[in-house]
Amino acid sequence: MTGPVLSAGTERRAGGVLRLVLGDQISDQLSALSDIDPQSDVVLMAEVRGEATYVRHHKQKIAMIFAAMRSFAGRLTARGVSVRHVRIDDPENSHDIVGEIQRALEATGCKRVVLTECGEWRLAEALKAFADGSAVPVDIREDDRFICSHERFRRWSGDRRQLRMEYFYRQMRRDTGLLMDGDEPAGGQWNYDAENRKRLPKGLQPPIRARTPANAITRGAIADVERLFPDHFGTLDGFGWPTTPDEAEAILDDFLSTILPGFGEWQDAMAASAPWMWHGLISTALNIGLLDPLETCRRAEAAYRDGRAPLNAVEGFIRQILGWREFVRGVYWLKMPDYGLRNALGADRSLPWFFWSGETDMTCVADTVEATRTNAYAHHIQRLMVTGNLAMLLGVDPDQVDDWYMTVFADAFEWVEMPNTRGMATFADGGIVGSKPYAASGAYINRMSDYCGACRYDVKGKTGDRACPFNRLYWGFLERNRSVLAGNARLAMPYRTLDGFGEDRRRALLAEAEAARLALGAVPKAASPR
Ligand code: FAD
Ligand code: DLZ
Ligand code: SF4
Repeated sequence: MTGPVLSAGTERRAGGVLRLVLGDQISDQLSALSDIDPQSDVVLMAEVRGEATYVRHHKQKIAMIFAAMRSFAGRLTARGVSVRHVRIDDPENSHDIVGEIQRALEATGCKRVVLTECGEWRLAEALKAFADGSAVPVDIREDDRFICSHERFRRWSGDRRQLRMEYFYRQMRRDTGLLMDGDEPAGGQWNYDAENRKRLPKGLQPPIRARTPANAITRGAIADVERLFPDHFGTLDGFGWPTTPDEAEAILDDFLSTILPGFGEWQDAMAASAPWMWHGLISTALNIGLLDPLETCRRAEAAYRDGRAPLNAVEGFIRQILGWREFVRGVYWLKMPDYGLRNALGADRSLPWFFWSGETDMTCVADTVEATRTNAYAHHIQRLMVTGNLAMLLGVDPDQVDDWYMTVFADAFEWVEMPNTRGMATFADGGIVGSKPYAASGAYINRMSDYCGACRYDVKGKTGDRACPFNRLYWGFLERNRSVLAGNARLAMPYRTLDGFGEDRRRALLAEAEAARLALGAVPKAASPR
């Protein structure tokens, strides 16, 4: 490869518009493309090391993004659009998005740049700085693939004392009409979680899931990633992510037609060696633009209206996309950049090495990390109640927690990763995303999974080396963070229990938790070998 792949006539387009498409903007409906003139404009796509290495993304994530960009470039070219596609192995590649815009302006003679705002603060700032100093006009457009605009979220958040997803979600239901019967929520309730959250009964096997076989373009991207990013996290053998809209549609079809009816009931269940359960496996496709979130919700609603899936499942699924996904994105843009510095619990320990290696006797953690290495995926409850809960109970520095979540998942983009990690999972944001920490002992994991039976640790044990580490850590976590958490009304019960223990026992629980933290490798950062 000697230079950018150019479709015919791309070389000089004096007077045309240069339209940037980033690796997570793979969509015909992208605002940057809405008024494209194929006669004069050029679409720029650039595979750059800057984006591929600002964290050491899972190999599958890089392969998925490169493959999706290459396929999209091909589809646009086939429609007569001029595309300048800079490949990762182009010797003149500047390996920086802004650098590639500048090179493309020089090469094409385009007189204007149009782009869709990008999803991460880091790159958004770089693009804003470029726009401010640019000799040609730069038009940064809103990303209208999201259901809730920045302006709508700001208006909703207004001067509310607290931002709560449930109220935001109800507003989104009203705004979109999704699952509404007139002014009322379908079925008379906004939320059917009381019917969900069941433990998997013995003998019920999670369904076998359709994955996407790698097409020729994806296979090429996988080979490039293996060659160019060998030391990144994870393996490529289990790659199964869609990289084209058709492939993404096929995964969504399979989910809606056969899996969705079980989504609600088993939404919070976990099982060993069962990485997918009844989850949608669509976050990568939604996040990079292969699926449209509103359309996805409408199709799920149609499954309910046609009697193909029960309301508890469909409402639960729509709430994740219309509610949580839009809510965390709104919080991210409302609160950044301060949000990325929040550390409400003063967590300062280093992340234990087994988060990367999976080498731990904690069956629930080992299974989650192994699934993540193989699939670049863990389902929500594994992310929240296994790795997230453990990182919070250990008091791991939120920067290291963020780095881990950004690195290991194919769907990780900071706008969605950070509020989930700093907010929902570890309470580092002090209660912006969630009203209380999701701290739980081993009893929760035991109730919702089959992990504990096969574990070396005793899920009923409270103290000592054989006791489940979640139990050893739980009360010490509450005691350690008393000054921040004890005033939280939703934690009144556990703090009452803790207070009933008396001072000596509380001191012993703190010591027990500290011993567990050190034994697991959550040491003060200065003492960390890394
Ligand atoms: P399903 O369970 O089938 O849910 C359907 C869709 O709902 C998902 O595809 C996703 O788009 C949306 N959704 C569900 N829960 C959330 C949520 N809490 N926030 C935002 N969207 C949600 N999701 C990401 O897309 N990228 C991340 O980097 C990410 N990091 C997370 C980190 C932590 C600590 C936690 C607790 C959650 C994180 N999530 C993240 C949210 C959620 O776990 C994933 O979206 C989900 O596991 C993706 O798998 P799925 O498509 O099978 O989801
Ligand atoms: C994640 C990613 C990766 C791995 N590589 C590229 C790339 O080479 N070129 C590109 O345009 N985008 C890439 N991306 C996606 C960007 O990181 C993403 O657009 C920003 O982080 C904003 O969300
Ligand atoms: Fe996880 Fe504790 Fe159960 Fe082991 S006993 S699987 S560490 S919850």
